[in-house]
Amino acid sequence: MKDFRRVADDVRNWGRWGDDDELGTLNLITDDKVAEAASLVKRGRVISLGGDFGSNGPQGAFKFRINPIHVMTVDGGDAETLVKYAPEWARKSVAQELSSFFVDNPFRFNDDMITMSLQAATQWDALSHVYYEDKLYNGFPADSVTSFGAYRCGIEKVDGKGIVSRGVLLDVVAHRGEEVFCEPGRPITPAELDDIAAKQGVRIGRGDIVVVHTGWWTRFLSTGDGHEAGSGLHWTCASWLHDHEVAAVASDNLMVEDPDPANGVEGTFLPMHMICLRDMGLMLGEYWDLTGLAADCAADGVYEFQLIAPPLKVVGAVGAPVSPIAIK
Ligand code: UVW
Repeated sequence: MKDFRRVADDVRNWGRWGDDDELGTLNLITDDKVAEAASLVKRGRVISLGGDFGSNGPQGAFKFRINPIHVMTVDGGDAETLVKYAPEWARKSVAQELSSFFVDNPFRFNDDMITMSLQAATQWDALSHVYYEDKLYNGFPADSVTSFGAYRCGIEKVDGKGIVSRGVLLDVVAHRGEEVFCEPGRPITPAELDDIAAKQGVRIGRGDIVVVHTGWWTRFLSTGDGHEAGSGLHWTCASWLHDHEVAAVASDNLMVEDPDPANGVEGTFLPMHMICLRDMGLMLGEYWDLTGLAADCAADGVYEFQLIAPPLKVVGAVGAPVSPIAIK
């Protein structure tokens, strides 16, 4: 805990952008940075970094999260049946109302809805997602997250920042010479991140979004096993992210940081989450599909790109789905 407290104190950004700030390190993304990111588009190649939101998603490891349940609320295929029976149904029924769209009319439509954990698949953790000792980022009280949602640091607060910036891929799988993914038990250290950046010939700059390829999602696509551990960032990478003035970090695994408590801090759970979200105000992106991006970067040797990753603006949510894209 002594080391944890030292790092948390070193990287804490409370008050740095004002007492009311709810954006944290996204403040490092300036207008110039957004323009720089746009200038990286050379080939017009769009690469999706979003996984599917479906019943076969990665959830199951945590019992409090579910994969999306998708149901149809209107199925245009029912139109003929509705037209036939609805007039006989109880007055003001939905069936009756719908049948009026379909009578003597070629118009048909389908509608649907989902029930899901907002953290079910490709997502951003909002700054209100993790806290400790009764304080959120910037010292906001933990009870500002109410049963009606997060009054402070809800995901919708990032609206003004896009989220758009220069993205940089750090490919740990390629660096380690792994076949598919980073086997468990070898957390990614700050020194390794520096080695990878040097080997790839890419610099990390102020306001960048660093995207770490561990191969977890690629492995999940072939096994369907969302429980599998892999290796993630060692918690001390929080200092590395702070020193490089990174705006946000994302990875293809379930928690960005290394899941093995033996590599964490005794007496805590997910210490990097605690420090990044609560002390630094740095958002974490999880379950990103980096399979195509890693292949493209290996092919052209270019590890920087325009990254566009706006979360769904669910008011007061502590995280939200995203369908990020990289453009090169
Ligand atoms: C928790 O922090 C509990 O989860 P996640 O890894 O989704 O951020």
